[in-house]
Amino acid sequence: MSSETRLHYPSRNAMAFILAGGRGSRLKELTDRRAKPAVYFGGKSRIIDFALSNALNSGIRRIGVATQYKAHSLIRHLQRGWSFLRAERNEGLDILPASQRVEEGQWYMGTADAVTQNLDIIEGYDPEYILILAGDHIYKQDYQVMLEEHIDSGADVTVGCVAVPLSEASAFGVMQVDESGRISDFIEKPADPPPMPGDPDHALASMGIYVFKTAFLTEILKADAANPDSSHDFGKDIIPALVARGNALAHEFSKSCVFRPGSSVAYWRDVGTIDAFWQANIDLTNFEPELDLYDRSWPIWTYAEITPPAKFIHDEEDRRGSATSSLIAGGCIISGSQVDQSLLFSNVRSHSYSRLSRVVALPEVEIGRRADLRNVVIDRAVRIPPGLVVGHDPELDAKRFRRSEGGVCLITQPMIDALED
Ligand code: ADQ
Ligand code: ADP
Repeated sequence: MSSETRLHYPSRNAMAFILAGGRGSRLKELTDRRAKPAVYFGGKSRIIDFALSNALNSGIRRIGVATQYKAHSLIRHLQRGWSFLRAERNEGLDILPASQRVEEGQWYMGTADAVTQNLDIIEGYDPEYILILAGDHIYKQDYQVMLEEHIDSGADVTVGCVAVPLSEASAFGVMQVDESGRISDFIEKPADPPPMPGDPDHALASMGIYVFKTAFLTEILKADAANPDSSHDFGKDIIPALVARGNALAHEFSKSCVFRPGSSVAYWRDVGTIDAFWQANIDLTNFEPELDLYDRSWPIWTYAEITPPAKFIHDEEDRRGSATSSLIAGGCIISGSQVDQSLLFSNVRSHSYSRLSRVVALPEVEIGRRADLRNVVIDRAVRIPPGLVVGHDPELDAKRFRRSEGGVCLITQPMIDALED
């Protein structure tokens, strides 16, 4: 293939490597049993489906997913939903659990180590470019644009970046950029993040996604593996070192964001806390949400069980089951229950006289009669007892459930069991 052809279709020569090993501990009990990338989002999907769908929609067909923490739910999801990629078409999704390779029993130490331990697999596919992605963000991005920018610039690395509110910036790698787009300074999770020039309320954050030439990354990772002072992490070690060499490019997300038609809001969320997770889900019930799940030109693929249609029942006691400004997945039965501004995943049952307002209910939740729930996230398969009231008494809620700073209650089955004891 000539280099000219490559320039037109860089994604054909690229592999995506998705880091999906982190717990996401700020999601509390939601990630007790599953890694953050496996957490449900948006009524049908899991968080990792966004990075995977972006890769696929960008024309990337070779994908590796590094898993580590509580990987069973994630691996099951990948096997069920993402096994249609075919080796015969030079496609494939490799699930790469830690502690199986290189040295026996060794876990991935940091994100860079997760790639280093799989270098032989990557080399086997011989991609010219490698795109390192995080499996835990909600966004739509055409990676082809970022790849092209990387190739055109001749940078050592291209780092995806996005403006975030200054108050949240200490959770990210924060960078400063010169007029040519080169990163002049990068600090991982600074206690006191510097704002963007001319915009005191925002900082420029790394999205934790990087493009490299594979040969260059291999060289860097081998050197890093031999460095006893490194924690083998992209954000802590690799990116700051490359920034110091003076040839690291910042790629602004808005250049490759897949916008909602007619909108100019570059939507990117790290749904890392209960509040952010709840808000991003509830935002989907807005009249015109910033994240468009209905755009058929950029589909978000997932595994979804086959379910019958959602059903709304006017019960025998003359209670109308209804849902307004809500997303209701297949298999749900709303019987004599009023649902508003809520998002119900598959097979949720909501019984007579119950009221749900701004509720995110994961699959198979059952809501008992006369329950009254406001501003909650309910974990999968939780049985809400009849008459339970949540979201009206902050003090009582905080004693019984995981109540967030923003006043959202996370409800899990052990919390319900404790009420009954
Ligand atoms: P964090 O998100 O804090 O910062 P990290 O916890 O390393 O970084 O997670 C990055 C990704 O790697 C996540 O998708 C996570 O699931 C995964 N991961 C974590 N440890 C792993 C391991 N040992 N093996 C495999 N996968 C692992 C990073 C960057 C910041 C940037 C933010 C953006 O370091 O500079 O701003 O991402 O969210
Ligand atoms: P998902 O994340 O796919 O919804 P579940 O919530 O059912 O999956 O479970 C997440 C993980 O926890 C899975 O690996 C599952 O095997 C495990 N698990 C589920 N229920 C229990 C339990 N009661 N005790 C221990 N592990 C469980």
